[in-house]
Amino acid sequence: MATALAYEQFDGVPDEDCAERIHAARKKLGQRLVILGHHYQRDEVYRHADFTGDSLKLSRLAAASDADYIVFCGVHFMAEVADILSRPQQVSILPDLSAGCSMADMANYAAVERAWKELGTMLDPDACVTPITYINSSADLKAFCGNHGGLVCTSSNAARVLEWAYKQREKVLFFPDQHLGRNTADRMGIPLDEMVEWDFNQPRGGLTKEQVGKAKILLWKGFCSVHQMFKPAHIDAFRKQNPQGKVISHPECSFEVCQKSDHVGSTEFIIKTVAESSPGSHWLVGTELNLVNRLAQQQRAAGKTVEFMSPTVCMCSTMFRIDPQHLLWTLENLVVGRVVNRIKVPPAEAEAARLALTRMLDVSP
Ligand code: CIZ
Ligand code: SF4
Repeated sequence: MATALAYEQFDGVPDEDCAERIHAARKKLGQRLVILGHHYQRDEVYRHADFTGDSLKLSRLAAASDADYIVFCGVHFMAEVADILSRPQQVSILPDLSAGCSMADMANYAAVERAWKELGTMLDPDACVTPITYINSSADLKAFCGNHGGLVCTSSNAARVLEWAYKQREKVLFFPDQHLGRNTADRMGIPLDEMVEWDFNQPRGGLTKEQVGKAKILLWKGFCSVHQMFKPAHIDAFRKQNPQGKVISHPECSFEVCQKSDHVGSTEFIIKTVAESSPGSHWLVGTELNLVNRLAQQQRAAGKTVEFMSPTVCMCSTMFRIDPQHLLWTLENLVVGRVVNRIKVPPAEAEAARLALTRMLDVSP
């Protein structure tokens, strides 16, 4: 077998040359390759995807794919999900291994296991708490949920997943994103005083037995730094200028931002809602910049105006890591029969994580 082509040969190849060579490599690989692209990817990469979508849609596509190679233009946890849901002989690839998710890193196995043990000093967690992990988390946390009667959620199905969880047990431990947990629970009618924050830097989450006893949902104190940048004041300023305008935000935004928005939902929901709105409408959108710029461009022809919520640039810097050069490097290696950057979840962990993901897929619309 040929030796792998080193990345150094690809660093600095101009974007246009990359685009041509990526086309050529895709042609050679044909049906053996599928490229999945998340909505947050930059255009130079997004345009090469066979399928685009949010993590729920892309995980379903990965599960249904027949391709030998699934190249995931997204972040680490997404390529892990593709590996878990695909067949053992299929290969999941992340073009740049530094493409992670800073929010996913806010919860790790040791901290969640410690939390579960600490909860055990106050109640019987396996009898009364369903663990739910946002899909933005490592495979071992999905496995933890699988092993403890819990499941995974995405921003597209969080309410369905919570409903399922409350049919099993009276409480939920939700990690790593406090905002998705709080915003979803609020829309389901759970009062704020029945939601508590689990501060993973403090013993027993910084909570008393009474607080835990009263809570319906324990919210891990993680957050997304991109969505944290959007503020209620941005919405106030927009409404002042555009009284007829509409505001749409991602549920990873703060509670205050979501409360002030006309609509709250996943990236798929945001794209669909703006696309289906009447011509001439004016939108303020609170999610990642690459998506908002693309949406603005697509909707311009229909006379719609789409504005980004923050005056400062809020890109997902780790999603931005996947560049055409890394995509080209992975594809030209596949052409010469070499796999670089394979993401492989250990079998036992994959099996438990698959259980948590399957529970999610079964309750998702
Ligand atoms: O679920 C996803 O793909 C993420 C990270 C955001 C969204 O709302 O689509
Ligand atoms: Fe993670 Fe935030 Fe980037 Fe989404 S936008 S991948 S939550 S860091």
